[in-house]
Amino acid sequence: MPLPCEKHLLLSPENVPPSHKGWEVIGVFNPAAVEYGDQIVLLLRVAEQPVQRKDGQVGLPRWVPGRGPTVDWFARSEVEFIDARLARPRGGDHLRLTFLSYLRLAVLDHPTAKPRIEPVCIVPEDPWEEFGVEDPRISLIDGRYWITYVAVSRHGVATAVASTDDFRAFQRHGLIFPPDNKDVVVFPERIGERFAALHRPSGGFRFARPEMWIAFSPDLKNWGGHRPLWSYRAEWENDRLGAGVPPFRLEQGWLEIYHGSGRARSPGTVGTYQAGALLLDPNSPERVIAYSPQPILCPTEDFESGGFIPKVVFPTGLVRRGDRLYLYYGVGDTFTAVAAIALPHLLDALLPLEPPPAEGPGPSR
Ligand code: MAN
Repeated sequence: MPLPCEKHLLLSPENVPPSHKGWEVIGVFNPAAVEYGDQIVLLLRVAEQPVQRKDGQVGLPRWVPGRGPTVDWFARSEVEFIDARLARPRGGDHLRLTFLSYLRLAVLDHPTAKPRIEPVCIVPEDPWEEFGVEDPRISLIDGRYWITYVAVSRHGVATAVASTDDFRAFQRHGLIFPPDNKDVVVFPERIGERFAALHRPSGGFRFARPEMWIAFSPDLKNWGGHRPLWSYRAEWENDRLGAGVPPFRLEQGWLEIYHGSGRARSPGTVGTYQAGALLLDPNSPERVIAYSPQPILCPTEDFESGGFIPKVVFPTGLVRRGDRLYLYYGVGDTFTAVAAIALPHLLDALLPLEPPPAEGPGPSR
């Protein structure tokens, strides 16, 4: 049973102008969210496709750093579709995305206000960003905003970081987790002397179950001390699972709201994405102290059943006002929405986790 909450649809593709002539916006979703003065800043993932269609051909987009978006055309018979997001040109040795993403700023005057779309964008610049930059998360650390985002290219799916003081000028710091690793969220405070982040390694070897990991860093750029943190416990999250919002400090511990998806019901489709919650030890966040046995946010509204990838809710930002949490999330890889959740309800939905046996080196389960 999802938690009782009030959901507001904030943005649809038609609310955002395309980056270039000849391109159309097909998604505005998976937004980072952070308080900025008395406003809330969202960094939106905007996905675009070329407007042009060619009979019998498929156009797969790519960003040429320094120039902008371009399209590679293939004969339809030469492209194998894995699902609506992923395609493999025959004979090619890597996958391609069917759309191209970059990041765009929006500002809200209160948590459920209509966002104002700003001109500021973060677009692909580095060779490891040629298939797009996606799914940002923002943490305010020592007065500076640190933005982790996914960088997709022929080299794989990796995570990069940028920082800013004012959401006008951004400094890029390059890759922090090499392929394949995404869903990286940075704790907003040091744990002891070190910074900490959750991440999700997902290599092609497929030895591992879907897992979230924790890592530590002296400077937010060099990461080590890696260890597994959490794996799935239920069917709804047994296919993919990764951090959602940057860990949020509560009196009881660090709250992490993450996403999980179950296995797809048929080939070529994508499983349902829902959100779960963890509470991590306030001083040793490598220890999970409570978890939600059921998803806390599920696609229940009409607008959550539609979109490019139906039945996806994907949490990426959290803002607190008193006892209310505002959870910003992507819907169906198409829309941006916010859910207002009462903090006491969320805490009531968590079950304490017994500490694992002393010899167990594996992740908390
Ligand atoms: C993956 C990523 C996300 C996306 C979900 C659902 O986890 O590509 O960006 O929102 O799938 O499609």
